[in-house]
Amino acid sequence: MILLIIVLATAALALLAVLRERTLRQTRAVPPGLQSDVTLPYNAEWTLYHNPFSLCSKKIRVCMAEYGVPYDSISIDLIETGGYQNISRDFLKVNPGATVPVLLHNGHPIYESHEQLNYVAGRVDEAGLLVPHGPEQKEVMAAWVHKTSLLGDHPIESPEATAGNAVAGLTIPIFASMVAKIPVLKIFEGLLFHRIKQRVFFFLLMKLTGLSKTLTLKPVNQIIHRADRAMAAHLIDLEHQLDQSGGPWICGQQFTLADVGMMVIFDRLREGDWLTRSLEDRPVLQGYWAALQQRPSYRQGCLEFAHPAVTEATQALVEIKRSGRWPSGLPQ
Ligand SMILES: N[C@@H](CCC(=O)N[C@@H](CS)C(=O)NCC(=O)O)C(=O)O
Repeated sequence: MILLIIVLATAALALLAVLRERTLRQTRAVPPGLQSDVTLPYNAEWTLYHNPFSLCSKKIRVCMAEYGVPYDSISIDLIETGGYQNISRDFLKVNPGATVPVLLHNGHPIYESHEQLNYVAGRVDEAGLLVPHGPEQKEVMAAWVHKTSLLGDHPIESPEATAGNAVAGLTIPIFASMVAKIPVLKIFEGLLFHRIKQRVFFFLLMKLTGLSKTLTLKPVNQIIHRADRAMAAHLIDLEHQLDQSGGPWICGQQFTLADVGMMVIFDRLREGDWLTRSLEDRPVLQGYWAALQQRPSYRQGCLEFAHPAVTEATQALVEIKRSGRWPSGLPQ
């Protein structure tokens, strides 16, 4: 009887602690763009909350590097890089939406990386360094900034919408490899406090199932196949666009924000070991990728932030394919 009382009392206390913590970790969807009514503590004109691996963080880092704009850099862990720092009390004050990147301009947050690109350009790019002057070219750039965006809380559900969404499904193998090293309790924290529970369940599933088995699960197989087909279509569009513009960039002679968006998608394909397949017999895309890698911003925004867990995950995927252990039903 006493034991039962102790157990019940402990459970009640734990529940109270969780409920209290939930009131301290307020989370909700946030509107995109500049939040001029919110001012957060800051020490520099620009502050960037970002993660080394995150696709959208790479995008804004590359953009800042292209412009040579200095910023205060605050690294935020996500579950795949070590733990859910993005649902900590402190970070939820910066972004109640619980995602990175967040760019602050004089303390005002800007949400959504594609909005951040346009905002920074609007502030620092009077000369039109990364934004074409002509209205037609501007439209082309805007369409491709959109096409390279990662949109919505569940991007893997709509890979046809954008190349950014398509690459999300193709990231599953890297996620599964990275999460193998993360203690399961850290993922449980997400179940309690993350706004987007579906993402947490997915990580839990990958953790409990392991990389090899995860890749053979029917729903995972379907997601990867659909993402692969969608990415192939986006890359055909890109080939057409590069043909039409005359290259070397999406808008022709000028490297623009659209190429920033595409650079990080190619880099993610590289990390997931999808590039050989995507570029095979495609000289236009091969030339484009070679040109992207020549930009100093590629090194500054992507390579210099290489996370050891990602490097290991890429090697693991290459090794699985090399040794013939890649599931036969999956694209490689
Ligand atoms: N549409 C957003 C995407 C935000 C997003 O989903 N970020 C991912 C990293 S690329 C994230 O923070 N994931 C952490 C999580 O969901 O726990 C943008 O473009 O900034």
